[in-house]
Parts: sequence; structure tokens; C-alpha cells
Amino acid sequence: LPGDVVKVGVLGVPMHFGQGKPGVRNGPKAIRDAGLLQRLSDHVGLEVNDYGDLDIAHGAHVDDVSKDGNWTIKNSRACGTANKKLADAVYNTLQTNDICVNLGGDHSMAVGSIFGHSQARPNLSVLWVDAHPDLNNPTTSPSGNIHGMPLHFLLKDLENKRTPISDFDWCKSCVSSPNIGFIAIRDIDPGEIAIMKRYNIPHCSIREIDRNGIAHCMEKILDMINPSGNRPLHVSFDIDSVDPGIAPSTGTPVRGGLSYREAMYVTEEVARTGSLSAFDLVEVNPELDPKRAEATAEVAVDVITHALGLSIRDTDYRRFPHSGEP
Ligand code: Z70
Ligand code: MN
Ligand code: MN
Ligand code: MN
Repeated sequence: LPGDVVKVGVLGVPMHFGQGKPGVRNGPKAIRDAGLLQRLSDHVGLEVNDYGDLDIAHGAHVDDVSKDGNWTIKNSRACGTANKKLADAVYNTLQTNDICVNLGGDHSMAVGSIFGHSQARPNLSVLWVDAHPDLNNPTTSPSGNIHGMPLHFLLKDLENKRTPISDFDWCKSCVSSPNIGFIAIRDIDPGEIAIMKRYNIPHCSIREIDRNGIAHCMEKILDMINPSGNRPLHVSFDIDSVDPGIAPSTGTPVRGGLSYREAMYVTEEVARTGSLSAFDLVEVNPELDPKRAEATAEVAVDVITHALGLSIRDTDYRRFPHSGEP
């Protein structure tokens, strides 16, 4: 309601089982240390509820290997268990908050965050901001890393083709291909291209951003994934979408990413939809390029605060009542 203060719940997700670099578990701390909570409350004017970090059990390393030995999915037990816990936490957070912000952690956590979100609020649209489309399955994956596969467990179109991984049986596919869009993708595996083509998944590659500009691309992708504007919006933002020149502390830097302003424009347009319901910020690894880890975490904070309305507050003071009127 206009005039009501927007309530945001923040969850730290020190997930690292989806890939091989353990430092990504310190992403939530780096992002909090860069001042996220204070900026959300003091600068954006939100009511912020911090639920701390999810307690992720550091159990034994158990892989799932296919009977024919054709594939291995690394750490499936720990990753599946932690994601189930996250799904429940996101669901609970959305009972008392307008928006849930999830601080990763590696991108495998999108399985839990999107499934939990869909349980609380059905008919999601998903904006996937990433250098990678993360559409692999155990047979197409070049790495066996689950952070390259979260959408395999989430896409309804793949429901009947899903590789049965018992550690993820709890996750029902919950997003349809017309309602998910990729932006900033530029490092795509052959199996992922085949899936994108087969299901005609909306996307704006980094090349399309070069060609048509970020404003055109955002208008196009938001209109494609949520034409009526009625669906709750889930944004899953991998920091490797941003150029490694400004956000280098991440596991798989890919040159030629979003500029600072392009990243802010993306998130400003997210705020302007008025539909943002959950936001993941993933893959900040402060142990990589440690001298620039603080700068990377600051970009992450800027991304989140802009998605939650920082720079549009002066022109939309009804939704963000603490801002000054122009
Ligand atoms: C590759 C794979 C990936 C992030 C790398 C890489 C996936 N497509 N995702 N870094 N964040 O292993 O599936
Ligand atoms: Mn990713
Ligand atoms: Mn990525
Ligand atoms: Mn690749």
C-alpha cells in the first residue's frame, strides 16, 4: 500500500557445495561488512530484518554418480540438503516480509531460493543476470558443479527430462521457460545453447547489449518474462555478470561484462517494476583477488540497494516514503 514501509528480510547463505572454491562461503560476511544493512535502512528507507546466516552443515563429501558412470554431480548430498533448508527459510521470510534478499554463496543456492519463493508466491517470473545461463544437467555439464545446473531443477519444461538426483527430489520444477530471461550471458556451453534454442528461452546476450543498449534490452526482457506485470519477480544476480575490471573477486570471471552503470541500470529497472519479491546476490568470493574483495563487495551492495529502489526513490516517494520529495 502506498505509504507503507517496505519490509525486507535478509538471509546469508554461505553455500559453497556447488563449486570447488571454498572462499565463496564468506560472501555474505563480505557483503554485510561493505555496509548493506545500514544502506538499506538509512539510505533506501526500508524496514530491514536480518536473519543472519543459514547454518549449513559441513557433512561428508558425497557425490551422486550415474549407474552407467557417464556423469558425476559433485557434492549433491550437502548441496541438496542445504538448499532444502534455504527453501524453507525463504518461504518463512516471505510470510512476514515484502521482499527476501539472499546473500550467497555460490549460484547452486538459486534452487532453494527460487523453489522457496515459488511456494510462498506462485507464478514467478525470473530475471537471471549472469555471464552464464546455468542450464547444464549432469550429462551436459563440463565440470559436475551444481552452480552450473540450478535451472535444470527449476524449469517446468524439463520436468519429465530431469535427471533423477534423490538429494533434490524435494524441489518441484516451478518456473516455465517463457517466464525466465537471461541478461549479460557470454560464456555458454554447447548443451546450454541447445536447451535455450529448444525452449526458446528469452535472453539478451552481452552482444545484444552492445548493439541495442541496456535500456532497450531491459525493456525487452522484462516485457517478455512478465508481459502483464502481474507476476512476482525473482532476480538471481551473479556478480560475474559484471565486468571483472570492477568485480574481480568471483570464481569464474569472464571478460567483457556489464559496466558499473549498466549493472545499476538493470537493477534500477528491477526496482521500477514494483514487483520485486526476492533477490539473490551470488558468487562473491573474497578469497579471490583479495586486495579487491572489498571493492567487489561494494559493487554487490550497490547492485542490491539499486534493486531495492535507492536511485529511484526521489522520483517515486510514494513507494519509498523516507525519501525526500523533489
Ligand atoms: C560452467 C559449468 C558457472 C558460475 C561458472 C560454468 C558455470 N558453465 N557459473 N561460474 N557462476 O561448469 O557448468
Ligand atoms: Mn551463475
Ligand atoms: Mn556466472
Ligand atoms: Mn565455458
